[in-house]
Amino acid sequence: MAAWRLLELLLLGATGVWATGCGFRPEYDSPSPSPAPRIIGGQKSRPGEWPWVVSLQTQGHHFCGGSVIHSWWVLSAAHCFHDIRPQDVTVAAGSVTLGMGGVTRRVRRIVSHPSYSRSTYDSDLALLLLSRPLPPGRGLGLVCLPGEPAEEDDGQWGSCYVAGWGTTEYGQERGSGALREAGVRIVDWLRCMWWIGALTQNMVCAGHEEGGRDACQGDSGGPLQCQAPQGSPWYQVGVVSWGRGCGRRQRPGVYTRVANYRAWMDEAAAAAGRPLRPQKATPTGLGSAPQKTEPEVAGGARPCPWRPLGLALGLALGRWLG
Ligand code: 4AZ
Repeated sequence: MAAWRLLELLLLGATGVWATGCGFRPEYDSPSPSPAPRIIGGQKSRPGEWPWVVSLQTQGHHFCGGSVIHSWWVLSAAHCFHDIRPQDVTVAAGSVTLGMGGVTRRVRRIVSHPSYSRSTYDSDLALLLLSRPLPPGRGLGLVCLPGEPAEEDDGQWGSCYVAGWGTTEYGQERGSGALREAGVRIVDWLRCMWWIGALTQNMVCAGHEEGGRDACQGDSGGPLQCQAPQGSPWYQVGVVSWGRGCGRRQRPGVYTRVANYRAWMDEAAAAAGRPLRPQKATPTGLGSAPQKTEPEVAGGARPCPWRPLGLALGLALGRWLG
């Protein structure tokens, strides 16, 4: 165990990524899982259940959510940073109770998407570069990022949850001191457009036709996280962005569609000197450890492992059906 930790720390030092990959919850998914009791209409999360979900705070007050996608990087929503400077933001990670335990980091830089629109909320996402990397273990984990948009098919997700410390009723003054979660379903884009209007192709809706379970104020910036078959890793499909009230009938929550920004995220992180994926070896790149590293350990930036299987099965079925 000690040797493993040492190896992990060495890897972290060399590459800034964790050896444990992304999308898994080692402290939550035990071999004999205890039943999870199953925000608006949701329930409290258990410690370690969403090890990548973080609280963004200013002067000790939670104002938005975020997710750990790499030891150096947190993903959140651009609209969280209208009037806030990096030096005023603290990231609280690895804890489900605000102000208790976990690891905190300061923010060195906020990189909002250049196309973010305050009027339409299009491209509502931002990357936060931390002052120091987050350590592996200690209740922390990385969420996986979906691949390019062409590969994404909303039908592939079995189970999706939104989690955050936001209000449990629309218009409430204070959020929840405990991390809460709500199971939601991805809503067909056209149907959502019909119900809500004003959507762009960079938005994905999730909720329930009857309402009841949803994200709300203070959950912004947090992840919509989905799993394909049970036991597979968790992927961040969306970033909590906006909605028409919370938990209302035919008013699902609106999220920024992460897959559409995969290329931008890679570019922005590399431009800041802390790439999300191991960089390709240069001709002079002697001893560049990442070259030998499997892409899987690249801080959460790997394509869905189930997709090639699904594609192959789909092709075979297509051929067989004629
Ligand atoms: C907000 O104001 C907000 N029901 C976030 C999410 C939703 C609504 C409002 C979705 O931050």
